[in-house]
Amino acid sequence: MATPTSQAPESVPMARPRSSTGVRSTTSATSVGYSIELPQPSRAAPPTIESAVGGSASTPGHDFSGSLTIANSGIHTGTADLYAWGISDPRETGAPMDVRAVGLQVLPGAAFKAPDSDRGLVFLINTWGQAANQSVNEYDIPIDTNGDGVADFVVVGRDLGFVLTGIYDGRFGSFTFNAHTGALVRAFFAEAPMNGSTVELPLLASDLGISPNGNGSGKKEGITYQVAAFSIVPGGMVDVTGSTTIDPYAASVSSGDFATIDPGSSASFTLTYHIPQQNHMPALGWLVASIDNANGAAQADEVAAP
Ligand SMILES: [Ca+2]
Ligand SMILES: [Ca+2]
Repeated sequence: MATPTSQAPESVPMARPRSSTGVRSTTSATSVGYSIELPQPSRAAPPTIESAVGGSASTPGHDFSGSLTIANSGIHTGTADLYAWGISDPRETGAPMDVRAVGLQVLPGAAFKAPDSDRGLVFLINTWGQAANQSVNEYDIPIDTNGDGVADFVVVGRDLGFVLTGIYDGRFGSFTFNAHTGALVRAFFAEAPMNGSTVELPLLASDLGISPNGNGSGKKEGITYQVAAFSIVPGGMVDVTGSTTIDPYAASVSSGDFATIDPGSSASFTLTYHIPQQNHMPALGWLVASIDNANGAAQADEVAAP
């Protein structure tokens, strides 16, 4: 298992705030009265990263663990990181915003410079098509935190400039809004590679009002989310997925592993899942994101839960 560190090469996804390199910067967006955190972009040339479950071992009792081998058969260094796979969605149009797979990564609060009691969350949306610039699309993730079937927050992936100033600037942001009041809770710079098929939208668990002790009033565990993807240019297309439920403080499957893999090399992630929780809040398995891979499915390998 590899974990992101400040020594990681520059191909660490910029959605992952880094604490000690000075890479992360904070820019005050005075026009709307809140700050937005903008880690610098970094891109690697396209590698060819593929993953395969290389053997598994079942621990007697409630837990499963397996080994996932991730190989880079390309000629450029690439990265791979692990998400809890929540949603699979069919190819309808093949358009740049036609959703294929959605996952959630749960990281220690410290990875986002937040307290240990918090969690850094990253939604990954992988699409069938590719976008020259994701600013032609909007991705909304309504999230129900109390189990009443009504969204309490919405994470929105949209052009940063448009949301802040009304003028498109080609950068992509991750905005968490309170669905009841419309208030913006927090914004991060999103990872949304040019000519890509993947967006990564960060937020904090505390942005959703959830904590190790539960979700406030009502439902005490789990958040339910889905994705609605909209075409802004050319427009006219919407893709709405089904929903899934996950407890970021007790996810049924592991996530957050990260590796930088040189050409011809491989890395290994340990996959774990907790069987009772998997029965309670099933995950489809894992997504291995390699955002520098070729577009489409190759950017998010699907590993089904056993
Ligand atoms: Ca779709
Ligand atoms: Ca609700």
